[in-house]
Amino acid sequence: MFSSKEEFKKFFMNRIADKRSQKSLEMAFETLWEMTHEWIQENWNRTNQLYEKEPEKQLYYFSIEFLIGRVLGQNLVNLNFYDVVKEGLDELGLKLSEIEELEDEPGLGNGGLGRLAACFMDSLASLALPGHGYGLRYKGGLFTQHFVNGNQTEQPTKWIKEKNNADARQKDLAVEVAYYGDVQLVVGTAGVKRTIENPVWVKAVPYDLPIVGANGGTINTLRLWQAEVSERPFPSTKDHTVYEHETAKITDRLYPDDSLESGKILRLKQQYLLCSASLQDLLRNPSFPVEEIPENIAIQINDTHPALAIPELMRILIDDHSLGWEQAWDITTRTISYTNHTILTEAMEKWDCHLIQSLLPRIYLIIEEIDLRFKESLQNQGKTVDVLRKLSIIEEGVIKMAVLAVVGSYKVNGVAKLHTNILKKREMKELNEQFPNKFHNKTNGITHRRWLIKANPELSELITETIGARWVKEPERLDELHSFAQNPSFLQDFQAVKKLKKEQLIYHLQRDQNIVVDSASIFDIHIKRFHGYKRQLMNILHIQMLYNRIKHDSTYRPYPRTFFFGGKAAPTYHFAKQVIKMINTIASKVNNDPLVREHLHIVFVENYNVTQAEYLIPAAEVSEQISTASKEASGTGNMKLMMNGALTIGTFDGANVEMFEQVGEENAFVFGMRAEEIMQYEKEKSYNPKEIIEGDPEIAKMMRQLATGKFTDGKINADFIVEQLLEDKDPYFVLKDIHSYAKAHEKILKAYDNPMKWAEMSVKNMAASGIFSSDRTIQQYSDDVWHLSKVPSIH
Ligand code: 26Q
Repeated sequence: MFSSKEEFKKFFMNRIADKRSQKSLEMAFETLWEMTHEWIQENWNRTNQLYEKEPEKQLYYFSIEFLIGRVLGQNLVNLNFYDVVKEGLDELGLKLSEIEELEDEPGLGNGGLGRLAACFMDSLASLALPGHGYGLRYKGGLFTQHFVNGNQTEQPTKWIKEKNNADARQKDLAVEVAYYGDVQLVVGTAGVKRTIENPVWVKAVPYDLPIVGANGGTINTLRLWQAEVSERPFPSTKDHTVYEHETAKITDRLYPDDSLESGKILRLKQQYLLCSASLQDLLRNPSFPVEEIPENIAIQINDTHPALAIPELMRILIDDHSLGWEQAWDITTRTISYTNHTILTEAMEKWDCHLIQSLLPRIYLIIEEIDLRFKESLQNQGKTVDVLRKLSIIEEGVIKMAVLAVVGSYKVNGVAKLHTNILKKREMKELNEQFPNKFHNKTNGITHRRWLIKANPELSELITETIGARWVKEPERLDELHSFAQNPSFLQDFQAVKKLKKEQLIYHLQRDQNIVVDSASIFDIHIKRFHGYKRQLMNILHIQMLYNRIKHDSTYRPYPRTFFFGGKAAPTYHFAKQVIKMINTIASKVNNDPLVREHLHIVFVENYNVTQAEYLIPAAEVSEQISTASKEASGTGNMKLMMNGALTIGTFDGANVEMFEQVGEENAFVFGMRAEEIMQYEKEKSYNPKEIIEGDPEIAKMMRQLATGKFTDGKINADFIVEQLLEDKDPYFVLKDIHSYAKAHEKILKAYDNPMKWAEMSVKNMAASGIFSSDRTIQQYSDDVWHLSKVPSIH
């Protein structure tokens, strides 16, 4: 390793020379990649040795998604090498930022849930806590999005290359996972045992990725499983070619749906591969008796997707370790804890019994018995039929995974205060009453090392110049910025950084997507997956409203705004795709209108992903967090934008509520109905969007413009949108909230009129954002759920 720029240059040049090649960018990338990996390897080995020598309790985070983003630059940041490497390369005539761009990000997640898992990994290692990830090594990550005639198209992606992958194959650690087969009772000397006869075996091969904590001290492991053909005996009744094909499919690609798609056998195979392989791995040669699993291992399941870990752990304990049911259940329910990420009923996982019965016959029997015993205990407590039905794991031939996850865990959490309260009071009311101490809140967080230090080094430097460097380790110290919120010279510096980040974004967009943006306009940013409840439709309808005002009121000439959109729709989510098409269509109308384009500009960034987010977020001035109240469990993009000084226009939903609480409502643009009102309307089914349209000429006109195809020149299926708003009774209350949304936007324009005041509000947002670092979240999980101790320092 090196400690100075000069040393780095020597090291680097030696390597390049070793390869007898010119300083091409690719070669530089390869060299830097290999050097970084060697530095990491050293500390990785040391961390692992420490875990072996002093086996403290370890946490394993089971998740079907880990949306880690690019790793090279982030590893350099966490190793504290970034600046030295950057300066050294500069002097060699190479740009580190250009080298970084050669890395394809592994898109092993859809959105919030997968990115949360990645932030958590970073915080665990950075807090020197023994916590690791288990996931799947999808060959294809989330699809690449392109627009063709304004429509989303999906191209498969491949992030795995011939060499220099982020992860390394551990072929000696492969395990075998059993699918199908028949459950047999075997009577032996030790009693009755159950085995699975004639299963179809699939080999799970692990690939390990180092998770580099801050200062490079602790390096934990993210272990990803890849499905491969097993060499074990194969049932004679089945076709081997078909088997090879089906096996390869298991980890071939990530499911691109983040709420709707369900009940697919392939998805079930993925979930079981993750759970079975990871648990076998953990219990391979434990340094402790299985009775002491809960003292040595904590398993957190990221939503219900890995909930099969519950019956699988039971299976291993009972069938492989010959434990009795009660003891196995006691161990399991003291080891596993569960995080819920949604209250949308369509996103609650359910599996047909017959599907699990045929693919995982032993697992099915165990789930059935868990359900039976639970119901028995409830009956003994004299529960009513209605309560019994709500609490049953199996109901009408389907398995409700959320109920299984709650019953089989010792702790259950929601991801923001509001969300946890809704879970406790409504969605999981009966479960909460049954297990009063199980439910708790852990408000999400984001790692400031990626979303501030890495994505916005200029702002980070300004912060450090202003309040010193302690905030890097203790992000809550960002609140020391409060004393500078009215300091003119600091505010000017802040404005200069924001301008620079806007210009960098413009440069990036112009280069990659040939988009030209006015840097003086207000950057209003709406980035997230496309979903009805996230209400991108309300944003674009509001833009239509502004268009009409500009066209028909010659006194209305608002300050220029650029509305950025970014996000993907699940390929089968028709409505979301129609909204994408609508935004693109209105974008070309607005952007090509000589009058309107002086005031409004729409930019739809193609293929929004972690890398794009790192460009967009530091440049944002307005953050759109406009979900229908009660629907967004937490949101995490909201926190990233706040930390970079964007002002939030948002509803009282998810973690927005806590953001407003921290920063004060006067430093945000809050609008719309509250969760209780929405839920009241839903209960009474009393909302009628027709009444709104009839009583409101402006909205009525917009609906007419859409329905007749006039506004969008017949280019979109406007009937469909209008239908959603009228026939389907506007399930996300777009028309109900749109006026209050428009008023909040007017307030934004007024505030922006006073640049110093705007900067002051921005700084107050940054200052109040420290609590949303995932370091805080992880410390709370550790204190309340996992009970981990810090890894001793290895420096
Ligand atoms: C389920 C069944 C079949 C196929 C796919 C799925 C599936 C996949 C992904 C269901 C849900 C997801 C992802 C959900 C998600 O990202 N939820 C978000 O989690 C964030 C982190 O807690 C929250 O901040 C967001 O509010 C929440 O929407």
